[in-house]
Order: sequence, then C-alpha cells, then structure tokens
Amino acid sequence: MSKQVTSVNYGLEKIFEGAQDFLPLLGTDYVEFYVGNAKQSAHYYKTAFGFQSYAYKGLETGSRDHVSYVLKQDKIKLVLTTPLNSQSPINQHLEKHGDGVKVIALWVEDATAAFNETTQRGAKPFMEPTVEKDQFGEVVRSGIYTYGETVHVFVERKNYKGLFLPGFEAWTSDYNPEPVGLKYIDHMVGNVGWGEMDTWVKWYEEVMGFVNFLSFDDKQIHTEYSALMSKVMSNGNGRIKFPINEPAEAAKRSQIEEYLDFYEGPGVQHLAVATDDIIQTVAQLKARGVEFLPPPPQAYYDDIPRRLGTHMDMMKEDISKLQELSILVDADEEGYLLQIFTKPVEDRPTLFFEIIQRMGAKGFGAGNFKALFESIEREQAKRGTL
Ligand code: TYF
Ligand code: FE
Repeated sequence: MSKQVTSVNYGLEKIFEGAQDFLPLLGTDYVEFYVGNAKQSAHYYKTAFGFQSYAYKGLETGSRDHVSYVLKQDKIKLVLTTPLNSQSPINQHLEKHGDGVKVIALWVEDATAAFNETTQRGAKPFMEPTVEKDQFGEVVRSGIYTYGETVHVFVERKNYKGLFLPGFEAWTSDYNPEPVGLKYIDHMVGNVGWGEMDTWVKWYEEVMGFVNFLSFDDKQIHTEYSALMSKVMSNGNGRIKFPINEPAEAAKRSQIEEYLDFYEGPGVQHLAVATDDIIQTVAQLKARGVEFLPPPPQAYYDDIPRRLGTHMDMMKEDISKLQELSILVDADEEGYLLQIFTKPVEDRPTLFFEIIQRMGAKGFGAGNFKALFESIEREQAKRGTL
C-alpha cells in the first residue's frame, strides 16, 4: 500500500543544499489550547495522558485576564488557557470554535527576524516582536496567523534561564500521575476548506520556506462514502511537519467537513505524539480512560504481512497484541510505523490525538487510511454527521 503515495520528497537536505533557510526552526516550543475550564482540562491531561504539572499563571501571579496551566511530558509542552472575565478577547475564539488549539509555538534563534521574514513574505501579523523579562532573563516572542484563527508564535529563549516564560511561576502539585511515555510532537495537522489546501501549501512554501514532503490525493484517500486530500509540509531540517487536509467531492460528508462544521472554520485537527513503546503507552492510556477509535475488522490484521512486505521480518511486535489494543501498522520504503487515533477529546467532534511509533518509516500510514477512515465514519454515523 506504500504505492498510495503520489509524490515523495525524501532527502530534505538535498532540497535545501546551498539554499539559505530564511526561517530556521529549532523545534516545536509549545502548543496552546483555548479551553472553557483550564483547571479541569489540566486534570484530564495529567490523569489521562500522563502530563506533569510544570508552570502556571493566574490571579495568584497577577494575571487578571486569563489563567494558563503548562503541562510537560518529555519534550512536549501544552499550555491550557481560559479567560477570567467576559472582556477577554479569548472568549470570541472559545465561543466560535469551542476548545481547541490556538497557538502552535515554534522555537527560533531570532523571533524578530522570524517575524520580519514571514510578514515581508505576506504573513498576517498576530503579535509584533515583544520582549518579556523577569529575574531569569528575557524572552522575545512574535506571531503570525496561519489557517483560520490559528497562529504560529515564534519563541526566542536564548537569553532566558527561567522555567517557561516570564509571568509564569513553577507549578508544583501533590497529584502527579506517572507519564505514559509520550516523547515529542511528530506532526500537527490542519483542516482547511474546500479548494484551500493548495493555497496553504503555497503559503507554507512562500511565507515559511517549507517544502511539500508528501502528497495524497482523493483517489487514494477515500472510502465508499467520503474522500479527502492531504499534503504534508516540512521545514528545512525536517523537525516540523504540518500535513494539511481538505475535503474532496464524495457521496457523503467527510470527516474534514464534519470538523469544519463543528469548529466553524479551519483549525488544528490532530496532534501526533511519538512514543518508543506504543504498546505500553496505549495500554496505559486506555487504562486511564482515553477513548480510541474502535479496531478495524479482522481482515485488516490478516492483511498485515502483505502490507508490511519485506519489513515483516523486522517487526518486533506481536500482531495479536496490536489487535488487542487496536493499534494500526503500515510500512513504506524505509521501515514501518505503528499508530492509533483517539476519539475527539472535546464535545464537538473536532480535535483528536494520534499516538505514533516510527520504526524507520517516514510516511503517515497511507496503507491505514482506508481502515482508519472507515472507522471514523462509523463514529460519524453514530453522531448523525455522515
Ligand atoms: O497525519 C496523517 O496524515 C495521518 C492520517 O483526517 C490521517 O495521521 C490523515 C487525515 C485524517 C486523519 C488521519
Ligand atoms: Fe497524523
């Protein structure tokens, strides 16, 4: 099923050879969610997903407009933010979209240069370069809009030794559930409207200097009922990957349209987080109440040897164990990968999580798309949104 990939641009080093990367990115810095009740969301991400209490700002620290909880697990930092009064501009975002991702923050050497380079290339400004200071030094942040009301914030922390950002204090808690082995963010996916995917592909190319790393068209990504298209954008060093989906014409309403209807516009569809032991991680998550999509039919597991081809020999995991946990497996030229998807983690069928373990594969599980989308459609049918 690796044949489902239409175009592959592996070897990003080659593409960038000699070319100056005008927007060098060191990694993902944090992901900020606007939520209705950050205190309770923080409890959920600690209890269910194994995140650790890390930093806090709120009334106690002099923040009167909003409260933010920072949670950490290995390299991943989530920020959960809730307005503290009806005047806060965060309310409009919450009212329109419900809980969701507002900020994908990117770690840079120079946040002023990042702002200037991207706005000169047409990015709509969200936040002018701003210096924030405390006794631990200074952080410079700037920001631009991407699809919908989602933003990229550039974070320059080379002159900062504090925990997170000025304004935050350490958050210690007596309640510290164990981590579940989530390591870093592998990719973050955006859903955009009909016919808008290529506009955003071009935007990431021109404004951010990204390249189109992989593409999937609607002839490949479809079920009996629905279809979608997806293009994966990557930055120069390959650390940041942003797939972008758009719905395609089909018999019924695709999951992308369901998202766009309920989020009321484009936004972040899923965060894929990496583990190096998916069986352990998923067993933990399930025991703690995280809901995953139900397993594909038996035929899917029977078909694994064919899907994996020559990579079958190097597969360490027991297929019956994967099936028991409803973990999916696919291979590409370079290896295999294991992945599983949660149900939406909000009341609106919008944002969900993917847990992924890469065993050499650099793709996104194209061989799983059909089984996965059929699984999603069974959920949509229950919601009456197919
Ligand atoms: O990120 C990806 O491309 C995979 C598969 O609506 C995927 O995780 C693609 C589209 C989608 C859900 C999952
Ligand atoms: Fe994904």
